[in-house]
Amino acid sequence: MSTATPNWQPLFDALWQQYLEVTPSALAIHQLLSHDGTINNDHIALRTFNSSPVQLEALAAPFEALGYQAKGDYQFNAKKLRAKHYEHPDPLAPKVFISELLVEQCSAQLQQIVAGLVNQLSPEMTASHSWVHSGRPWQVSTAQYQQLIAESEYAGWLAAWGYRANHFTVSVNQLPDNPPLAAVNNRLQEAGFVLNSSGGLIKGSRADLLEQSSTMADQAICQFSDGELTIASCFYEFAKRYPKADGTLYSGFVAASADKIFESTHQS
Ligand code: OOG
Ligand code: NI
Repeated sequence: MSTATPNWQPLFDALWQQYLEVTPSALAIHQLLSHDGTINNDHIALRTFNSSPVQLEALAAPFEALGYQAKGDYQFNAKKLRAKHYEHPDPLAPKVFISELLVEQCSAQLQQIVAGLVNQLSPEMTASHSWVHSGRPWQVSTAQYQQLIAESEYAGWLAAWGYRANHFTVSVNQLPDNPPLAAVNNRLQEAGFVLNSSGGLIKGSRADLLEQSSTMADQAICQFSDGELTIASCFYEFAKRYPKADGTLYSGFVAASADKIFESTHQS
């Protein structure tokens, strides 16, 4: 057996460390579940604006450089988002779900604020692959943040936190004995973690070939240009996949479920 580190591992290690800085509950949950064995990640997710130089495909480039390939396309009309998911040939590599806000569909005020953020960036910002875990690359005020979340929770979250994994996802299939997702949820609730109940605790079904649940995001201090606010940071997700007719596990996402998972970063 080879002991070489997979080529994708260092990038995910960097994303994980950055994520834990604002998501202490994820470390506690990881410790709770890893008593049972190793935890493999089903996927992570990143968010962006569809504005150059930070559009979805630019955020995907560092992953593509490691061998990831685009697979599914998803639309979220009410939230004004589109998304794609990426897979790596190594089955142990987490999938990557990347979404972007379709800024031109939003109000003139939102478009103006977002242009003011993106105009602070140099086109070279995305040259180094580490930009996907560089955090927030622009200055933003508390008033701008408040105005953004009033129209789009997604836009506000992204303006505040920038480039980071907004969640990691435990592969429930790879936990010992492949437990039912409901059993994982019960264990988390008994330990005091708050789960996202939008559309029910379990999003999707065996018929969809994917069941998902998630925590509500932690609350963390975020520094703005004119002060700090305690706001929703990142969350942890749990995914259980079922086999397709050919016997291999379904590897896509389910738009109706994803629509609810996005709400894990809403201000309650
Ligand atoms: C992504 C939400 C969708 C999933 O697994 O369906 C998702 C996000 O919150 O940015 O992660
Ligand atoms: Ni997810």
